[in-house]
Amino acid sequence: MKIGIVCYPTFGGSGVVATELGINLARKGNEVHFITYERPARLDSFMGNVFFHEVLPFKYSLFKYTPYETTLAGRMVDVVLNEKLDLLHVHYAIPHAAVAFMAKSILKSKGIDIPVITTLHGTDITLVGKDPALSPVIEFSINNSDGVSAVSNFLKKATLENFNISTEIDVIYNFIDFNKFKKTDKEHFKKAIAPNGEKILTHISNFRSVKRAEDAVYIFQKVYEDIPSKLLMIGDGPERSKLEKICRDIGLCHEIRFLGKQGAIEELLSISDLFLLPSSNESFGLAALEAMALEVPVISTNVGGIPEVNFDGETGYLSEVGDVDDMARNAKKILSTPENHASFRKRALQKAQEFDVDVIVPQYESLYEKALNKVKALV
Ligand code: GMT
Repeated sequence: MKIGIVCYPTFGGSGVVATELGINLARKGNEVHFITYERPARLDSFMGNVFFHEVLPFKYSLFKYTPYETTLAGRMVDVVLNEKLDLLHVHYAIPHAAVAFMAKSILKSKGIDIPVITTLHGTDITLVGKDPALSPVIEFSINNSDGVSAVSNFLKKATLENFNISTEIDVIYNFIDFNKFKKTDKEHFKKAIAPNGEKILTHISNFRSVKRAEDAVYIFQKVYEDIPSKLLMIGDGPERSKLEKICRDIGLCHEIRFLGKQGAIEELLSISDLFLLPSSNESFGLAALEAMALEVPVISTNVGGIPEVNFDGETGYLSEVGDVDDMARNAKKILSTPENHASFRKRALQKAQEFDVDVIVPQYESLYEKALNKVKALV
């Protein structure tokens, strides 16, 4: 099959899922075409049947705002026509699902019926999607997609509650490619970060307010009172300066390292002892799943889709949003003895294996088949 994938090319969850999906579909013999404004961050090695079509900004003095949506639609039409694509899969509703509707309509006027699949990832529904300026567009785009998936039961429910939806929504969880996410021996690396055998706590996010990354720092502060430890803050985003200031204010700069955006996070997770995900909302929590795949137990909040991946008292612990005391208590519980820590590690890996790429990618393929049959039946 020839598949076009439209996504945000960043390290954000939707971009990561879209890219890993494309890579795995290509491994299965499909031809995959990424259409976006930059080469996707996780698309880091060459594959003969993976293509990248850059959407260049069209600048003109009359335009106050560059019309990205229009150029994206044009590029989608161009790629479908010239590469003879069978299907378009867009990730994140805004603007991709809306633009897909425009591309699909243009193609229809040229006698081509292309199925459009939309995957909802989270903030496109729970945050951005709530804006009255955007919600009618999101509702319309979802209802006019030929196949729709949401990354958790929570997100499906939230979509049905917030919008008037007439299309079926399949729940397809985020997944893990264990060929990439396998534990590697990084002892030298661990020694450099924690030379005296300190425990390594890790937080990975885009440092947006929904991530409550400051709670990760405060949890660490409390754990540090009892257990020699270090905190790795991985990623970058609008709250970074505020977080660095908090670290200075609490006098723990020397124990907390900001590593910025990282490509090979599996290497950093390989040396981590505990993962912190204190988000105020999270439709699934891909970062938690990636940690669990590397045997790292998760201290998280109990919101959104997180309870569908992190299980209280088994793979980690779940607490109310903002309850830093409880999260720190739970972190210390997991680290209390090597045996306890080891059993959490083992269960985290076992749970992550349920989200193996070989289990999840076929669910997307079934969704594609359904959409192709639906469009064929309409012709
Ligand atoms: O806000 C983010 O974390 C990025 C965002 C995205 O869409 O790029 O991530 C969302 O999609 C991920 C992949 O499906 C999910 O695992 C994340 O939970 C979700 N983030 C939120 O809901 C906040």
